[in-house]
Amino acid sequence: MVGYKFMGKAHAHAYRDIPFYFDSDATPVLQGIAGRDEAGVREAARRYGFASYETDWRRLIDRQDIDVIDIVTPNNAHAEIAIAAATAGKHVVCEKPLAMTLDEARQMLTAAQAQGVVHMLCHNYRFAPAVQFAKRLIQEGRLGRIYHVRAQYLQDWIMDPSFPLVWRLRKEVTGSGALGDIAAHILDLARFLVGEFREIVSAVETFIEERPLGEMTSGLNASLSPNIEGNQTGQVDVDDATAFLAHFENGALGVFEATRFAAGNRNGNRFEINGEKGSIRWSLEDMNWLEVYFTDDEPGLQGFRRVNCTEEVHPYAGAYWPAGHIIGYEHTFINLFKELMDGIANRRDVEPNFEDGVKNQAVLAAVERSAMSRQWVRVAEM
Ligand code: 4PW
Repeated sequence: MVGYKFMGKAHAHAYRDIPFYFDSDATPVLQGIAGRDEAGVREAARRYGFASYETDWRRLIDRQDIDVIDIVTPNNAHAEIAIAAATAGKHVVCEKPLAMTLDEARQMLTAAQAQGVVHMLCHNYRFAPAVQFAKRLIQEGRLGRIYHVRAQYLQDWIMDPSFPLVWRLRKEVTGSGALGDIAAHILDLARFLVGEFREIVSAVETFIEERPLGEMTSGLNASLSPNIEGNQTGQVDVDDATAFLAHFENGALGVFEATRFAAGNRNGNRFEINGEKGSIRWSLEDMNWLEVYFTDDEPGLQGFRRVNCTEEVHPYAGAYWPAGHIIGYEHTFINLFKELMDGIANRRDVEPNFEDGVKNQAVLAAVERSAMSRQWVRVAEM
């Protein structure tokens, strides 16, 4: 694993939990972890249970005892590490968004395909049992033709103007703001559930343009930089919020909103999909439930029903606890890495992969281009 903070913790925990719940075709061994700060990476290795640590990620890639490289660094390091790993014949899994630009994403895909390694992109929300069940219902035609998808990813962790200018707010490190960090998840869910985007029109906004310098500490917390002179500040050069409309290839109409300024919404990742025969709704903060409505329900009994997706029949749910014994955020990662392990053991493609990363990156690029040009942009032209 390269990197070790918020996502490092989520991934390491998932690898360790896989054998508790699944008979996967390969069992992960936490062989090595890399980070630049020796004290930090040593502590991460101890806490997460890695057998060794390195202060240069290149040494992990050179090692013969390592088969898979997992990238949980800030976004500006994804491409170099993924390309080096794939070129060395290692399987690669990478946090989202895949890259800083569409061009970089394409180079990553080319490197992975050229070596025939398994590649995966960490859109963990696809792996909530309720989301997988939603996919099954749509595939079975239970909603019929899809008319609408509306999705929101609402957070509020940077609303305080004194919250520092962390890497997630600096374009040279992150590529974009709410767009790549959280809109990436909802557009990935829309591609997974509804289909490919055709064209987009968007608007972006940055509400607070200057912030004190500082760094992420753990999770989504941050601290001001120590030893800085006076009240040193820096420019926020990414979006705080992004909204866009989309036409899909299958004729569906989409409305998307991603913001870190929706007060009271800590991690409000949610969608509603409306089809000719019914609708579904899901919200991460209530992730075990899928709300379902079918137009052919008996008159008088029509309405949304809440389905608790913890039954044996629900994807992944049977691996955990008896029905009604709910699961959480971390289980989305366990399910995702279980697929990665099976893919590696059987040398078969897994999803979402770098190809999805390229498609998602094209949508992100179209959103950015449209916000600049104030015009509709066709995703295929990116
Ligand atoms: O999945 C989400 C991310 O994309 C996270 O849980 C937090 O918000 C951290 O980064 C973004």
